[in-house]
Amino acid sequence: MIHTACPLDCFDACSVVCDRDNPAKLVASSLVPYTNGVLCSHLYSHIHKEERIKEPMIDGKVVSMSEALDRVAKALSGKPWLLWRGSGNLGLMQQVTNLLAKESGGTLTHGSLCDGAGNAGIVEGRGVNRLLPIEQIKSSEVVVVWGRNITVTNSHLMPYLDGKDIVVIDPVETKIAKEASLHIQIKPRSDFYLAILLSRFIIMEDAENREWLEQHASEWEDFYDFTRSFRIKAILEHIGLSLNDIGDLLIKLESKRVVFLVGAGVQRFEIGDSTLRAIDALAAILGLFGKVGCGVSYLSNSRLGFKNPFEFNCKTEPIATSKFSKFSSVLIQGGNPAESMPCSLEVEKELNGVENLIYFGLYKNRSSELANIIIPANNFLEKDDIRVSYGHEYMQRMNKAYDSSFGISEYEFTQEILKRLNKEPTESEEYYINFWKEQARVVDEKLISPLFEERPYSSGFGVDGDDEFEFIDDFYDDFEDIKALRRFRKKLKYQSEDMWLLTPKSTKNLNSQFAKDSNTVCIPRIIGFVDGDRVVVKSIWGEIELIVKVVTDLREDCVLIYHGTKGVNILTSPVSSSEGDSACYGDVKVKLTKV
Ligand SMILES: Nc1nc2c(c(=O)[nH]1)N[C@H]1C(S)=C(S)[C@@H](COP(=O)(O)OP(=O)(O)OC[C@H]3O[C@@H](n4cnc5c(=O)[nH]c(N)nc54)[C@H](O)[C@@H]3O)O[C@H]1N2
Ligand SMILES: Nc1nc2c(c(=O)[nH]1)N[C@H]1C(S)=C(S)[C@@H](COP(=O)(O)OP(=O)(O)OC[C@H]3O[C@@H](n4cnc5c(=O)[nH]c(N)nc54)[C@H](O)[C@@H]3O)O[C@H]1N2
Ligand code: SF4
Ligand SMILES: [Mo]
Repeated sequence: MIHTACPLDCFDACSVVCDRDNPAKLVASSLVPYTNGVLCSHLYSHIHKEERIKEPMIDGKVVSMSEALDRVAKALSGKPWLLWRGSGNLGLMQQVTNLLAKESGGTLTHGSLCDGAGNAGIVEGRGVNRLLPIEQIKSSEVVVVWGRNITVTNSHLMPYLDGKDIVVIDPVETKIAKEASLHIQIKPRSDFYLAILLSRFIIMEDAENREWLEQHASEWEDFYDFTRSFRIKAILEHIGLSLNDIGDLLIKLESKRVVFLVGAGVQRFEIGDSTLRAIDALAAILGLFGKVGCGVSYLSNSRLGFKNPFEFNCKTEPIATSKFSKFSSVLIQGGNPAESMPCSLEVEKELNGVENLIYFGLYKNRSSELANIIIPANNFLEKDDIRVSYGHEYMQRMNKAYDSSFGISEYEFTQEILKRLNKEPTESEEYYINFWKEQARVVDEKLISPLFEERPYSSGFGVDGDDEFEFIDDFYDDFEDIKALRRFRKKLKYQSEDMWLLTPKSTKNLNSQFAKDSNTVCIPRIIGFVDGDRVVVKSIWGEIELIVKVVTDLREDCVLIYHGTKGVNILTSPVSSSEGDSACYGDVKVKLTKV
């Protein structure tokens, strides 16, 4: 049996085994207990359905791997170049290519397309973004699913929610919302205000956990003053909720053991860092940190406590707003910026301004179409690696199952290019894998993240647990200030009848991969279109044509296009979050017109 792990960008990081004689038949392993005997269809698509790129190419002509690598080496020497790495494979060895940037003056990226705004907010308050172990979620009584679509993006968590009192805060009546005892169908981008109001009411009712606060978050009274700087009536109007909604939520939160399962959905906005900080502050007021069956779960920092052998002091470019045309060469690895970055028309213009656009990946996509140099990559079964997870504590060795007859691994690629640049070769592959592995703790013969804590923050905050929780004390939102609001609307040319655009994850796609033929826009009944109508969806950044599907689970001011739908990011905004340099896919409104 060969042990490996699913490499895909997903909370669950499932544990996998395959047979040496039939390596393509993948089976769930019990190494990670949460995998629970089930692998999902994405992994099947990754290995069996999606057509692989098999041939290296230069300017549309098939060449040998050696010729293609010669050309890459030439492109990466002398002139400014950028390494833009996506999250197609979460193996830690993906980063070995950073050595190329170090050795030949390349630029790396910083920031995030994903969870960066929320992560920045968490770090400001707690010092470090630790995992809330699934065991604590299992021990809770009330689960608040806050902008996270568990059944779609994190399905292996579902069995642990059995029998819990579920509350959902989401503009969409998701599958889990349909089963919840309370669903607050919140207006997009207003979670910050909701969290602030809830904190204020809890303190007004003397329901705060004063003992815990005095010990771990002593500035809580200043935070109370901060919450009082927001006018209750105006905020309720702004976020479209009533005092009854707030009352219903308060009853749930004042229970004994509460966890918040917060997703990336709440923070895909310019103010996303403040939103996570406000949600964390609410949890602090309730004293939820460090207790059995309580806490805030978000996409955790999977590399917390690890020394990274591939971290170098190179120049960086923001990943969400990279100005590609500044560089003569761009190496795209494990990602699809042409479709996954916001504001695709601008991105495409930028990518077209690059002399040597190198695509190093598994499948064809818009980025590979634009590239003039193509390098076929090995998939996870064809190389050695090791991975950690943002959803659980286990580290997993990913053992190679078979040799590829056409591709190249990131490690071999790096070796080959360094050789061509007359640079020192890297350490051996096993050296790096062991470098990661040896930092893990071994518990019951399993590898666990070095700083894993069963009850995170039980002794306090910061890396060593001797800091206090720091409350948010400052907030600015263009949407708050009426004059600024007018300016903002003018800047973005928002109009009252415009609808919020939601672009959540779908069961059929893993980000831009797999189901690429979707052409649907989901709309609430009130707009007056019918199923099958062809419409132009237009934002100030661009427009696309789609087919209408009328649904009943959306707020009346929202339309929904699944992430992965062709062209969806033509509509999204190039603004990045005020902290964390994260993409803000949620900060956009659209108008629909019938074709
Ligand atoms: N099947 C599948 N699974 C995946 C992925 C995939 O593409 N497909 N992608 C993986 C990746 S990269 C990530 S980052 C994770 C993300 O995992 P999630 O955070 O669960 O995913 P999202 O779909 O981005 O957003 C979750 C929910 O937020 C809601 N939402 C949108 N705007 C708001 C808002 O303003 N407030 C509130 N309260 N809710 C809002 C959406 O309606 C959606 O239901 O999933 C991972 N898992
Ligand atoms: N509108 C909208 N846009 C979004 C989001 C959203 O919610 N809405 N979500 C954002 C989020 S959370 C994320 S994480 C990003 C993800 O965006 P990207 O990081 O661009 O990821 P993918 O779109 O999944 O593309 C992954 C590519 O990696 C390649 N690949 C897979 N495995 C390997 C490998 O082992 N080696 C190499 N070299 N290549 C490999 C495949 O060819 C695949 O095409 O998208 C973001 N874009
Ligand atoms: S649930 Fe996630 S980790 Fe598990 S097999 Fe599917 S994509 Fe991979
Ligand atoms: Mo993501």
